[in-house]
Amino acid sequence: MRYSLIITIIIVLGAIFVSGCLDHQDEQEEEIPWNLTLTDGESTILLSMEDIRALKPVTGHAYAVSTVGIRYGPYRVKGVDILDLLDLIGGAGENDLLYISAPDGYLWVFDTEQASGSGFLTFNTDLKEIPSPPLRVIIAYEQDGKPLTYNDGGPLRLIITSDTSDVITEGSSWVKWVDRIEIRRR
Ligand SMILES: Nc1nc2c(c(=O)[nH]1)N[C@H]1C(S)=C(S)[C@@H](COP(=O)(O)O)O[C@H]1N2
Ligand SMILES: [Mo]
Repeated sequence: MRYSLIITIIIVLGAIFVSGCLDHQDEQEEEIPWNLTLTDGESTILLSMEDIRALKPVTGHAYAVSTVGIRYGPYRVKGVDILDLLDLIGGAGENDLLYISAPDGYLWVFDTEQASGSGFLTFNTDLKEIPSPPLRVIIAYEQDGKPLTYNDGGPLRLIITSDTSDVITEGSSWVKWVDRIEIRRR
């Protein structure tokens, strides 16, 4: 009896200690070294977080629905327009495809129409499909004024933004932990 009480206390203290460490890690998020590779198969550019923050920032509203119907957002997000990143390696042609991927192996393919903000499914806040307003695809590094945390898909996440806070897009295309943007020339 008494042993199980002691073991419970040890487990509780252990959990508190571990969550303390995790919190601490969260605070250090900004310092995680991260590079973004841009490539079209011929030329390749490596950008640091510093390089990315030096590019023209854009902001927008971001609101997503997961594949199981959970909404997250709306957020205010800040990042770089994906078109500006593509321009660094010569831009994407009409028929090219964009392979956006992350170290966990996740990959989402966009066409160039989507890169310029059209051709996505959009929903209102009741999750009813609506005609798409103009959207923007950004590689975001800030959410609600703070650096994107690892849990939120940071330091870099692909986010589809709109000019208003009432437009929902599909979260499955919001690639977390983006470290590679590849133009597949066709
Ligand atoms: N790198 C990466 N990005 C990802 C995923 C993933 O597994 N890996 N899952 C996607 C899916 S299916 C959804 S619904 C959202 C979930 O976002 P959340 O984890 O912030 O809730 O992230 C998307 N981006
Ligand atoms: Mo999902």
